[in-house]
Amino acid sequence: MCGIVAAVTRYNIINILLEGIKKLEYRGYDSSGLAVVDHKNNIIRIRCVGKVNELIKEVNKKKISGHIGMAHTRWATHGKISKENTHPHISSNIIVVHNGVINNNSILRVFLKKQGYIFYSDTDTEVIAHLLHWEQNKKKDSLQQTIRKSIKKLHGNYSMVVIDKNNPFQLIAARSGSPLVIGLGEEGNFIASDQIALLHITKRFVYLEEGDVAIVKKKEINIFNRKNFKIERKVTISNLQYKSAKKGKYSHYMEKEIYEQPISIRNTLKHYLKENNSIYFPELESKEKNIFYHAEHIQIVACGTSYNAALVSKYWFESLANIPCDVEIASEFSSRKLAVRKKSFLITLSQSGETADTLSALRYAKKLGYLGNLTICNMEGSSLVKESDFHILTQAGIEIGVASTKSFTTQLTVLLMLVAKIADFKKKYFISKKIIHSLSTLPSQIEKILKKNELIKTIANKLSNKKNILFLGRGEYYPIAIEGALKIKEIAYIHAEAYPAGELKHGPLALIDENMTVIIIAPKNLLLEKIQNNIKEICLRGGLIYVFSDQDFDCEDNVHIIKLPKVQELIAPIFYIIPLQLLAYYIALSKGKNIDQPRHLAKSVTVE
Ligand code: HGA
Repeated sequence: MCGIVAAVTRYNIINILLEGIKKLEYRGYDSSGLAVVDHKNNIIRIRCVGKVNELIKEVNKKKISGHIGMAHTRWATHGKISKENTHPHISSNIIVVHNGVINNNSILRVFLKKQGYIFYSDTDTEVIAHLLHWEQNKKKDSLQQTIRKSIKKLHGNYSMVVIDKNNPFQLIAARSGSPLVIGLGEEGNFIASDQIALLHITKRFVYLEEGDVAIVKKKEINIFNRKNFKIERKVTISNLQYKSAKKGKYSHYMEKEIYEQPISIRNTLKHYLKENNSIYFPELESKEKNIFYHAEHIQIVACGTSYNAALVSKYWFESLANIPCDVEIASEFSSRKLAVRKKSFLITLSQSGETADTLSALRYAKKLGYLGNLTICNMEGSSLVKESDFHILTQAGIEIGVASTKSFTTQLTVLLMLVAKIADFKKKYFISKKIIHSLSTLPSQIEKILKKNELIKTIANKLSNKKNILFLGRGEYYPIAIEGALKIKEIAYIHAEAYPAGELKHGPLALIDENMTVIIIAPKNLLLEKIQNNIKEICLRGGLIYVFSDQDFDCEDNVHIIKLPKVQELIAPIFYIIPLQLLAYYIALSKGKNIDQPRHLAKSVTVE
């Protein structure tokens, strides 16, 4: 969602702002803008609806320069997508970019209008700009004090960066809700929504915490915590590679990330397997921390693709580790009165670690008496990592494509390793041994299926004009069907729905006719016979069927089998998502869609 980049340096910052905001495109946005204070102390602001490239063109035409300024990509929440609503917003000498939502903005707007302020946009952010200006002029306070006073009046989330044109030597950042990171440079300092925006300039970062206000100057930074005490925050040296945020030989980040899965899974396995092939999750090792030993129930909370990964793991936790597991969508979990099971342990899953709904769920759960909580996440230093008792980082590397791929398969890898670890705690060593052995075969099996891309491309071309697709699976392949349908919806804009195959007769069978395409995931297992019956039921009613299986079937003309290699049953759910990811990718490609930045979607969903 919204992306922020700001800089104060000895040199012209225009290119830093533009390059930084370009790097944040992956978060999803509708419009972008930039403002600098130039050498004559004028505020120069340029804003455009559409892609950052439009902004770059406009900025280059106007040949502007400045040593302090900010840029923003806006994912609209308040006020339609328009130039007027695009950030930065200005109130006289105050310039603001903001990520979040101000819930009481209407009341504040009425109040500020009464004070004589004229609004040029419909955003909640312009309310912040005028409020800051009003507070500043009431008492002639410093900008830092003004911000402190103003944020007390804001209900909601307000991660923001502010510049006062009358003191154009400092950026002030305030964090609430969405992340902000300070990048430390040699000849200046920077602020961004995430480190990816700044990796081309620095590797040294300071993460702001909830409630922090930071004063960032060319040569120094000062941070004040929620209670307004000056505080030192740790400097983190990032090990993320700038080059891994590039597409390289691939046409899209999503394509690159699909093909990177064997490496990401290998890296994840290598990271948590010791030489003797035992699993080592550093935070779960010590006896007193070994809460899983005591846990009698696992509650997983997540959104989107992470939720689908959690659903798969439910089957594993229950069948392999014999521990009851429930999975719930984060936004639902945090908005209802819960009855917490006895000795229940909470797990949150998120690629970015900043998913607002999942964070709210964690904060809510902390008040409810769970045994403890663990987050499985791809981003070190993220809010979920900081706020959870324990964390396990997936080793997927930077994921830029909005439609998650490698974060899904590395989450599943970690979840299956966690199941093995719990089996170890319960002294069921044969289970953990089997899991580890199966997982070690996974990367090379995925390499094999990735070579089938031409076959999948042919099917994709046939499906690209479809309006509806039904996905079916049984057991742990049902969540894989859900994830396959989600990929198609996200990037190919085709209505796709997933059902447990057994539910067919209870409703969806009514949808079957010659216009309905049905994709079925049917590897050889105990449920195969039942799913073969489902295939017949659809076949008789004329639906066009594609079956992904390691088996041959006796079938009619309207059934197409996509024969896949046999893999070990434990890892097969992870394996079967790969052809479905490729299918969604190639359908979107043949439809000419914006694969890496699908309409209306954002990578890191930082508002609830
Ligand atoms: N509420 C502001 C900012 C939106 C946002 O943070 N999106 O991620 C707006 O609508 O401009």
